[in-house]
Amino acid sequence: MRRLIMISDIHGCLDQFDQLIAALNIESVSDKLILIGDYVDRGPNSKEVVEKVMSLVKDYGAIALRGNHDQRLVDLIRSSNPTIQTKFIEHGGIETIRSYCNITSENSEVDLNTAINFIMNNYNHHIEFLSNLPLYYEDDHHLYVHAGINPNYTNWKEQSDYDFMYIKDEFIYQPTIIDKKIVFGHTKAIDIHQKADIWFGEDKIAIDGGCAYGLQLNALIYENDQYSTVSISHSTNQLKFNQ
Ligand SMILES: [Mn+2]
Repeated sequence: MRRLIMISDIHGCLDQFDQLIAALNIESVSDKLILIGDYVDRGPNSKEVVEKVMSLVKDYGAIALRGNHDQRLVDLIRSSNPTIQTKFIEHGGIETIRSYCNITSENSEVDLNTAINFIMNNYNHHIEFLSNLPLYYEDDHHLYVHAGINPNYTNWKEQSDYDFMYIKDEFIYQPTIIDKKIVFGHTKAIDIHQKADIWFGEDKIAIDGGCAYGLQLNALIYENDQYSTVSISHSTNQLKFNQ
């Protein structure tokens, strides 16, 4: 059987993403890579992470889901809504602007509207790519979703886009009524079990290691009905393997 490899919440952390991909030795024929969203904001290399995700989808048939940060970047570029601009800045958007506009100095002023126009004119293909990403993916083993599913829906496919990208405790702390395990990001594992390592619940698995907060980037591997994990530390770049 092929390996399924799941990674979430990369948030511009290109170094750790590259090293994790290299450590996993991902081969397109035998492996399936599933990226669970939030490629941009907070970390230093959002533009390069999006480029890498685009090529993994194109060249390796990777699945990439849309997270709330990816959606917000799309909304920022396509609308001139001041609320979106404020939220974008409050949630690590400046790092995305620096990455796309090649601003290296910490002190240089960034004019948001100039940056928006620059991205629209030069990276519209990234915005188009992010805007078209699916909100969930399913196979025989799991349901993959950025944030979770709303327990108030008998058919989770009818829930709002907002729930797919934002739901937290309501999903995490109640049993689901579906017969597959749900693999999700968005809520950091450390917020659930006080550790950055992957959290294995009864019916759901939280994989966000909080890399952009200085913790770690996790990969969950599913092969022959077994789970294993590989993590890379943000501070030391050390890899940790767990069978
Ligand atoms: Mn998120």
